[in-house]
Amino acid sequence: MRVQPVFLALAVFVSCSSEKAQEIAEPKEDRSARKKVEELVRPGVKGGNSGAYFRLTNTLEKADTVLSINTAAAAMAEAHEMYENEEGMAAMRHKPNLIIPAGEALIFKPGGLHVMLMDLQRNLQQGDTVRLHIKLAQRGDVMKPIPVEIDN
Ligand SMILES: [Cu+2]
Repeated sequence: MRVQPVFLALAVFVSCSSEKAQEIAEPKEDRSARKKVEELVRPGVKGGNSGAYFRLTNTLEKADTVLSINTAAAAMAEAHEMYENEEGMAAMRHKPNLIIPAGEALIFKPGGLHVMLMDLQRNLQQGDTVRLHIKLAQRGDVMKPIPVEIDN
């Protein structure tokens, strides 16, 4: 007579906790999926620099070329790549006229290809959005809104 209520309570507890585990598992997957996209602009201060990280897909059936990048958030925006200089130090250089092969994507990510935002025209903080205006030789002008976020 005393054993049964205890068993029942335990069964309820077990089913509750397994349901909870599922609920937690789903947003976790979402978060890692969002992380894979890695679309962000790093926070920065007016007059300083920042970097934009995102994916730029060429959906056309022919190669396209990035002609220029502009944003109201910065006096100048340029595609840069990281490389190792003769002294073995990490450095970066401007990569003009980036070509995107047909159906492929350029991936701008920390430590690699990135869009450098120079001389920020305003403070960039979490919750803001930076709109990049990208001029492509084939597709024309595209606007890419990118959230300001801290990358971990
Ligand atoms: Cu750079």
